[in-house]
Amino acid sequence: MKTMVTLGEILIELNALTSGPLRNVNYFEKHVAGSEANYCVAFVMTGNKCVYLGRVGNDEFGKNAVEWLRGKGVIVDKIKIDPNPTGIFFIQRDYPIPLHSESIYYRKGSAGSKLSPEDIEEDLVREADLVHSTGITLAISSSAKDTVFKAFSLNRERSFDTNIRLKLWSPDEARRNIIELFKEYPLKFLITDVDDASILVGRSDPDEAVRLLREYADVIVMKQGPRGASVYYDGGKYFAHGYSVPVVDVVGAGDALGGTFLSLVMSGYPLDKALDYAIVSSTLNVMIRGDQENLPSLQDIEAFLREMNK
Ligand code: ADP
Ligand code: CKP
Ligand code: MG
Ligand code: MG
Repeated sequence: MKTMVTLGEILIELNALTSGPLRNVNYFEKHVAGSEANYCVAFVMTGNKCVYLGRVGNDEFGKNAVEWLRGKGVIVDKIKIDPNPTGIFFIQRDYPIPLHSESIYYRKGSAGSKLSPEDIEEDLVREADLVHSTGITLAISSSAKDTVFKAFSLNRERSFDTNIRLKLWSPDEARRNIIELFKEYPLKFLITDVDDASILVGRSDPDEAVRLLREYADVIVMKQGPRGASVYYDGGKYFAHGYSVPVVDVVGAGDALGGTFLSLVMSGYPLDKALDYAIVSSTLNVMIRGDQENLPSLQDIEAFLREMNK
């Protein structure tokens, strides 16, 4: 069993039960979310261990998050309780863009954004098989950014999902901070997509973007929405197609793909097979509200693939 340590902000997601502008939505469904927590659960569901480093508020949503993640098998005993409130966000679906979801944050000054380098237990990070974080954690506060830099300084097995959120910082800030991290701490795994890559290196063609990103990472996963995703390594490339399914909410699909991919690669799967399986994880994810409820086990992924290949 491999152990991943993730650093980030757990958020409570309030997902609109009906499509349309939030001003007209009366009912919301509550879920535990936050990109790094999503990664952690995907990693655990496919047979590995994940330790979550972060802060939640001393409030009902903080208790909800910790109890939920504990129930999923995530190691939660390093999560700190902070006097600020647990951050939340709402999801508006299908409006004004059909099949698109918009995240609306209420997270400024939240407990999660107070993540700080002293929250890191150094030996725990040193001994992990993989350390993972995202652009969201770099963006939420300077102390959270410093925490990612510190964690990455302690372990060479690093993974990063760019997850650039333009509601949290400008394209310029995103580029500067993310490239600064990559230059100082090159990655084993970079998970990104065409939009983020074009902010980082100014190229929207996946092959072109990867050519410029290669100096920062051994393995690059380039997500391409409903089309699927590609993995690039040592001059090689493998494309895995997506599946056409009824789409309810695409939020969390990228994390599902990334978390399942990392877990399977760490378990020794070849990159192409890991990506085929990871695509299944993201496909199941877009079919429901919530980011973690449909994250599959290996058996579930294999059942999906058996049916699709009949
Ligand atoms: P991110 O939002 O993190 O950039 P993507 O939008 O590329 O991630 O989605 C990740 C994966 O989720 C895709 O590679 C695909 O397998 C799946 N996916 C995303 N959107 C859809 C969709 N509309 N229909 C089916 N699968 C989808
Ligand atoms: O890129 P994804 O749609 O997979 O990421 C979704 C997560 O952390 C979601 O849980 C939300 O809380 C967030 O990204 C975020 O801060 O936007
Ligand atoms: Mg993403
Ligand atoms: Mg979802």
